[in-house]
Amino acid sequence: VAFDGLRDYLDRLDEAGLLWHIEKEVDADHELAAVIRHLRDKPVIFHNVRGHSVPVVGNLFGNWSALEVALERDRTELLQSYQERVRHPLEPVLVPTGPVKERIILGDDIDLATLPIPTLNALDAGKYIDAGIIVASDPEYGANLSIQRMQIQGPREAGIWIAPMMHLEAYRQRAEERGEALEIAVVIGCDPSLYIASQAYEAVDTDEYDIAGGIREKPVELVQCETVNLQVPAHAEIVLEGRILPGVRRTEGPFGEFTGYYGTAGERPVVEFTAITMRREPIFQTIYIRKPPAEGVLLSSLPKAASLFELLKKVVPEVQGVYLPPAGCGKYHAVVSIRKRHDGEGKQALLAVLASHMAVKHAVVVDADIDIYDHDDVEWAVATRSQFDLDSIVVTGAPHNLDPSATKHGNNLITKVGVDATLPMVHSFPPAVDVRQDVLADVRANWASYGAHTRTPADTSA
Ligand SMILES: Cc1cc2nc3c(=O)[nH]c(=O)nc-3n(C[C@H](O)[C@H](O)[C@H](O)COP(=O)(O)O)c2cc1C
Ligand SMILES: [Mn+2]
Repeated sequence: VAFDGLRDYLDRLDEAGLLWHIEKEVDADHELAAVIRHLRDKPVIFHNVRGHSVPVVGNLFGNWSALEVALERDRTELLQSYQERVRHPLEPVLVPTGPVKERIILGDDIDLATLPIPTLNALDAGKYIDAGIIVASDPEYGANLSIQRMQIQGPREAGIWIAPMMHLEAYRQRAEERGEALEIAVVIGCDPSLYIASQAYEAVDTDEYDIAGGIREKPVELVQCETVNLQVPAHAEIVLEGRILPGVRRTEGPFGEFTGYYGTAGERPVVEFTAITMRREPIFQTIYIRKPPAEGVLLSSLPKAASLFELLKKVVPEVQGVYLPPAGCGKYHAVVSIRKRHDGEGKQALLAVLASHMAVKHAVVVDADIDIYDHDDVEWAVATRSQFDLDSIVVTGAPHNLDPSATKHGNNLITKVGVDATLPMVHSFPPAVDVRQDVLADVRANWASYGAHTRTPADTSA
C-alpha cells in the first residue's frame, strides 16, 4: 500500500472523490465537530480554523469506501487482505531525518494552544487530542502503539485516560512501580496503516510498527525523538514528545465515548510534554467520537475482527467470516459464520468468540449461507434457526468497563450471551425458499429484454 504519510492518503481520497473540503472559517470548539456530525461518515478537511494556520482533517476512516482506499482493496476483501498482510510483519527502519523534524520546539517554548485542538461533544471537559497514536516502550515488551484520549490541561500538560486492560496501562504501571515516568510520543497525522495497526488486537509483546509495516507491505521509516528514547514515523505531521508522570493524578473527563455515552470524570494520570516536532506547515487530525456507527468503531473493528478470525480458526476449522457490526460499538456484538461439520460446533464457536475479547458481549453464530454483513439475513437466521433454551449460552459476571449498562451488575460486570443460530446436522430441516437458480441466472443475463420501467421516470434503480 505504502502511502508515505497522511498527505498521500488525502490525495487518494481526493482522487476517489471522497474527501470534502470546507473553506469557510470554523471554530475548533464545537463548530468543527458539528460540521463533521452533519457530514455523517464523510472524510473532511477544514482549511480555515479560526485563529490557526494549521488545517484539520477528520472522519478519515469514517466509511468503508475510505477504508477501501486506505487498504487498496474492495470491501469484500478487506478482512482477508488485512490478515494476509499482518501475517508478514515487517520491522521498521531507522532513517537520519524526515519531514517531521522541519520544526522543533523544546521545553517552555511549547504551547499546545498554537495547535487547532478541538472541543468535540457538548459536555466534554475541554479540548482533546483523540487521534494521536501513543508510542511507548517497555524494557521487556518492546514498542507499543495505541490511541488514548488526552485532555489539554495547560500549555504543555494533558490528562490521559488509559483503560485498565490496555498495554499502555501495563507499561505505565511498570514504570510507576520503578518510580519512573513513562516516556511517550504522540503521533498526530500519518500513514493510515499506523492508525490501523494502533488498533491491532495482539499480544503485549507485539510491536505494532511491525504490524504497520506488514499492512503497508514496506517497512515504516522512523526517526529518533529529540527528548525521549523513542522512535516516530519520519513522515508524520506532528509529534508531541513527553512523559506520563509517576504518582501524579488530576481530574480528567467527562468525554463523549464510542459507546454513544459520556465517559465519567475521574482522577487520571498526567502527561508533561518536552518537545513538539512537526512539518513546517502541518495538518492536524481529529476523530469525532459519537454514537455509532462512527469513525472510531470502524477503524478499530477491522483489526479486531481479523484477530478474532485467526483465533476462531484454531477452534472451528471451517470458520467463514467474522463481523463486528458498527452499531454494536464495533466490539460488543460479533457475528460469526461457520461451515458446520458436526453438532455442537456452533456452541464451540460461541465459547471461543465470547472468550476472545472482554468487550464481546452478544455473539451470534450462523451457517455459511448467511451473509454476516446483512442484518436482515442474520436476524432471519436467529428467528428461524434457534431456540433460546437449547441454543444460547449465558455468562454472568464477566468484566468490562465502558458499557454504561454494566452498572446494573454493580462493579463493571457484564453478562455475555451467545446464540447458536446454525442448522442442526441430524434433524431434517426444511430447505430455504428460492426460485430455480438457472431461471434466475437467465433472467439476470437477459434483464434488458424485459423492458422493465416505472410509469414516472424518477426511479431508475431497477
Ligand atoms: C478514536 C479512538 C479513541 C480511543 N481512545 C482511547 C482512550 O481514551 N483510552 C483507551 O484506553 N483506549 C482508547 N482507544 C482504544 C485503544 O486505542 C485500542 O484498544 C488499542 O488497540 C489498544 O492498544 P493495545 O492493544 O496495544 O493496548 C481508542 C481507540 C480509538 C479508535
Ligand atoms: Mn499493543
